[in-house]
Amino acid sequence: MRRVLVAIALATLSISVASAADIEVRIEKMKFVPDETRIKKGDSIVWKSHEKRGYHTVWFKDEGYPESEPMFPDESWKRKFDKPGTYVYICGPHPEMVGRVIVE
Ligand SMILES: [Cu+2]
Repeated sequence: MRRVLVAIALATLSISVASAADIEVRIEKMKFVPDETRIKKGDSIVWKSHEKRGYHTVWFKDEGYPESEPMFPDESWKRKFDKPGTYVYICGPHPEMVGRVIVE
């Protein structure tokens, strides 16, 4: 019986691990692409700079979440989302760059 329970626990664990995803948002030509991303609770977004120069950040300013480190070309930054909601963010040095994450 114990062995069966362990097997069930392991199966459940592997399902929950497999279902959490990393979704990329590209930073290119002074934009977040796409600028709106829908994900599931537990997923993460990885922002990656595909620029040739300069740097950007991801800053959930209204939420009071700390601004990311500067992302130079080919650098990335990741955030996991555990609570459903709409999360609006900007780029610190270029506040006209705006994006939105919708967590379902
Ligand atoms: Cu920027």
